[in-house]
Amino acid sequence: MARNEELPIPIFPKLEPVYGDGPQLEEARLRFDQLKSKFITVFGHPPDVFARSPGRVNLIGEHIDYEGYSVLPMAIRQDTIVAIRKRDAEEREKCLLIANVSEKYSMCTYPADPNQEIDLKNHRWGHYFICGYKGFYEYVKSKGLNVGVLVGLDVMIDGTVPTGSGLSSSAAFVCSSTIAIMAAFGVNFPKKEMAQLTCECERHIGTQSGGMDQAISIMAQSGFAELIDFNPVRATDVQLPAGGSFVIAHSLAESKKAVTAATNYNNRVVECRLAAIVLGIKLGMKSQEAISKVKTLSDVEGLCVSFAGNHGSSDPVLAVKELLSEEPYTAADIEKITEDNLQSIFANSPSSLDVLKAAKHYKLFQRASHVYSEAKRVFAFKDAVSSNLSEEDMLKKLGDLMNDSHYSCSILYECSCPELEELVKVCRDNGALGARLTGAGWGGCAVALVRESIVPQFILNLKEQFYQSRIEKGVIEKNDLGIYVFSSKPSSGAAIIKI
Ligand code: NG1
Ligand code: MG
Repeated sequence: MARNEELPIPIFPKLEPVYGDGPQLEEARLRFDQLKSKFITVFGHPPDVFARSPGRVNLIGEHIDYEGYSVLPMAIRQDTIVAIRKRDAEEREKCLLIANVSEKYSMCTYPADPNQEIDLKNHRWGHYFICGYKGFYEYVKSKGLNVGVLVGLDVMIDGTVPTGSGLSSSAAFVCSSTIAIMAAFGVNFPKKEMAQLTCECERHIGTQSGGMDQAISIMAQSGFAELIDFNPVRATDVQLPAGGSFVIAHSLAESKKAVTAATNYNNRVVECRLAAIVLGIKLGMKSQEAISKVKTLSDVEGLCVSFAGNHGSSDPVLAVKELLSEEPYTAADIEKITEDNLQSIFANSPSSLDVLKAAKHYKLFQRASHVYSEAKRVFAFKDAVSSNLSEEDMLKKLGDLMNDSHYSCSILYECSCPELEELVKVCRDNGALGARLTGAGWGGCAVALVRESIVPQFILNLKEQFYQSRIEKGVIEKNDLGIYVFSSKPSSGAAIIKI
């Protein structure tokens, strides 16, 4: 049987394979009906086809996907649905009209030219669709496929993944857009290629993201979390213990991963690359050619392991401990080691050059320690799930790993914030076996592992101890609480829907 990632995006003539047959199905029917009728009202025609792609919660493996390490997320039921219609070649203007069912987002118009630059200085919500649009054309061009003359597109979006929350609303949007465009042009590709393509095209928005969000959004299987490996992209089903549930809770601080030109996120990507280069040199790499090829910490792990091996261990964390200084490095400190200036190392990456301009120092020891230890926790989590531990011991082990992950994100990677710290503590105080920030951090959601039997009480306690005071201060409305705290089972991945 072909592996999941070799298969094309599934095409369904009905909603059940995606939304099951419970109360979710009724909700989905309503959404599709409303989307279709709004589409007709705005564009005067029904859509040709729909595509949907879910958000995700990352259970463990934070800020390591862009370093080449495996992560362990699961899809959530919240998703983005894209309704699309390809205009006939002779129809009016050749432009892309992107509407949204929510009044919060007014219609965006873009030219049909796939070579257009995305105007990053003026952020518009429709930019995420354009990422997919550009990605689609780049991909078909690379494959030598002819998809005909340029035409206009009518598009309407319906998204339920909360934005800026670390649940990957952006990937749900980019993936569903790319798949909808593909479906409108009557082509389909293997999931692993779609995962790669959507990962690359979301970078048009300016973050140097890894590929976790797009990979899980595209390859998720209902009922399973997935171990996602990179280079090449692969997904392995992970069956979670039945006695535990994952509760997702929003800290109500918007994730500030991309607030300035030199984003928090891109800063960490740059620090990891510098840590990898310095480690590589300390481990004996000499030629400029070899050094210039070092992009990620996984690129030098082999050298670390042989170093640590000489010390009777095979742990790259140990190499970091011995070879990197705990004191933050200045640019001059690093340039003394690399014998090359930082600007020339990152000459091909404008967003990295922005990081260099803004950074005062680089915490190489801390970032590398996080990445190598977090990578090990992902495999420990996967091993615990497939071990023959009793369910109770297994849940405890998973919870401990989640707690360790949070500590590392907070102290070594510094991607937490006061609201997340408070929320994680409230979760643990109320019986969570483990709790951690999820997604990029600096705001957004926490995920807690909770015994199935106490989930309703746990959520009530969170409402009382974390959200009530914020409702009183008017930060959120009481009626919206269900958007901010909920438990989630692993949902299914992207699909094309022709109804
Ligand atoms: P969020 O901010 O949750 O979408 C980001 C990255 C991921 C991964 C996590 C941290 C994007 C699109 N996604 O996720 O690839 O690196 O941070 O583990 O930037
Ligand atoms: Mg995102």
